[in-house]
Amino acid sequence: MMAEAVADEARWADLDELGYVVLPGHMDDAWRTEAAATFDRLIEAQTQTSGGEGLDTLTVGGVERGAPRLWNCVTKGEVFDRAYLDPTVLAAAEHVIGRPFKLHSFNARDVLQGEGHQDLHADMERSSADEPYSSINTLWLLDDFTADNGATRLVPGSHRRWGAVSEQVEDLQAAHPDEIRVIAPAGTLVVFNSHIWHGGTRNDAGTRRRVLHVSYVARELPQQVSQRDEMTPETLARLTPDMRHLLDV
Ligand SMILES: O=C(O)CCC(=O)C(=O)O
Repeated sequence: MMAEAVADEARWADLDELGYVVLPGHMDDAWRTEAAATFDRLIEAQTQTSGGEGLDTLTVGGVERGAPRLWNCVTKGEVFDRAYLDPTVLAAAEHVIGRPFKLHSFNARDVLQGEGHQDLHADMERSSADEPYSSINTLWLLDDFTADNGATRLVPGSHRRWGAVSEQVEDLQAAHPDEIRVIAPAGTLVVFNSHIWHGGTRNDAGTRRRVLHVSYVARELPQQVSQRDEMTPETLARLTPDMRHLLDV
């Protein structure tokens, strides 16, 4: 086997075995700070408009109380482009999905103090062991994730399971005996298999834990947010052919 192929296999060992890989220091500070400031500015604008807690007008799957969120960051500013075009993430998507893929969704989420605990869930559930993986997701940490500020929980190895999580776990709110929390510094990138069982946790400390979620899906499946429907003239004007392909517009 060529040395390059061996290096590539080792690079994705955690993603294959555990269902996620943690890459500290993946974001440079200047970009991270700009992305975080843009998040705050847009959430503030949404709050003014909606009179709520920074709730976006485009909500997918309903509004989550206590979790200000930007939906579809593709059209929210050029600063976010780097996250969905990152070569490491695109290589991970190719590795896991193993066939042509496109952007599935791109949102950003914070959690207010005392809020944010989610059901354990998989972004995509497989119906059998033979069904190939069809999606990956990412966490781009704009702030430190600590033990008590609502860090994401993940159940290592659960991406290999199939069927509904709700049929295999009695209490989706409860801590799973095998779960770990992503405790990592700002600037970390976590790539995970979207079939892994995971969820946000309650932010007890009240410190910021802003995160970007960028996910990709096999090309034959629908996007969570249809980029064709949501595209704006300003964003369209700066898309290269490669970006248009990735976004499927
Ligand atoms: O922000 C997080 O910690 C996880 C969010 C998540 O899994 C979701 O919103 O589906």
